[in-house]
Amino acid sequence: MEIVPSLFYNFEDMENNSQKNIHWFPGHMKKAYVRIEDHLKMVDFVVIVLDARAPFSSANDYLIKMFVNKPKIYILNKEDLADPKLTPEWIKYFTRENIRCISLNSKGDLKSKLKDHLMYLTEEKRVKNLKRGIKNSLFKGIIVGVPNVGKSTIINSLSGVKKAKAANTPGVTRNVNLIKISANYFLMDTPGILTPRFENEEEGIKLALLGSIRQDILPFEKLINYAFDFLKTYYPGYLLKYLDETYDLTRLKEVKNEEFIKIIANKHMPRLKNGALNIEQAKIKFLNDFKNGQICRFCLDRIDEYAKF
Ligand SMILES: Nc1nc2c(ncn2[C@@H]2O[C@H](COP(=O)(O)OP(=O)(O)OP(=O)(O)O)[C@@H](O)[C@H]2O)c(=O)[nH]1
Ligand SMILES: [Mg+2]
Repeated sequence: MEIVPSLFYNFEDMENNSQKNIHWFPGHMKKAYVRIEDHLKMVDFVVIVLDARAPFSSANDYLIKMFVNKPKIYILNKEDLADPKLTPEWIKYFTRENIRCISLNSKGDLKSKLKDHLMYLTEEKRVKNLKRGIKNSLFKGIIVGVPNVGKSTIINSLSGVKKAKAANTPGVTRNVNLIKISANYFLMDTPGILTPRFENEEEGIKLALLGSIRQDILPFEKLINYAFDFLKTYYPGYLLKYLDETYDLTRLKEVKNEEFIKIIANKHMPRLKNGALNIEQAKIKFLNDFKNGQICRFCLDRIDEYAKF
């Protein structure tokens, strides 16, 4: 992952690029970059939230490069939805890159899980303040990541109160808000921000499948085909179980994606008034089931494609 130590962004360039790349870089994201940059000086540490189902594709380099000199932690969030075999591999990968990294299901109680990490992130300031005779320091952190990755949920779990609005749709948080999470710690919630330019279309597809980009922005068929092909390749047993079919795996590979949708429509969707299969609703159901972990726990970023050991 390339981390460029520059705080200067050419937003005109970003906007031009985002227009070319459809509307996945709306105005509030541009504003958020500027607001985050405004707050950088007052922030002691950074919590970078990634989706454990795509730790590489959900890492926004444009955002991460703003924090090169700050103590930081990467959280692979939604671990409960991610492939339990691959999450530890990704933690190992980031750890080898000298990045402190943990995985979380942020819907649980995070206070005890994150206590030591928060102490670590603020150690330098604590020691410095103690030398100056300040015993009761206040620490301000910022939490950043792509949309819908769970930033506000993490803040709520830490503070023990629902202080930040959280919902299963991208773009819920629109402003930068400083929230008290304990007696000495504040965490700044920020809007989810995407990179203004995707290096390849596949990254955009992955983020749309996870719910970080609105799915209607990308061609629906592309998302469906990508998810089917991915499941056929990496999780064929779970796909068969979901479809409630008894093909052997060789036959599964030959089945066309359109046929899969028909199976879902036939088995799981009420028919249309004219008796026809409700193909459109079946497609939506499939994408929702995939995103919500109803088919299987998965990881879209395969470590061997990214990490060279
Ligand atoms: N299964 C699961 N769901 C989670 C987890 N963390 C958050 N969610 C859900 O993910 C959705 C998005 O959570 P938010 O906290 O609003 O995400 P955000 O990053 O603040 O989103 P934006 O404000 O849009 O950038 C919500 O439905 C949460 O309940 C997790 O660890 N596991
Ligand atoms: Mg939010």
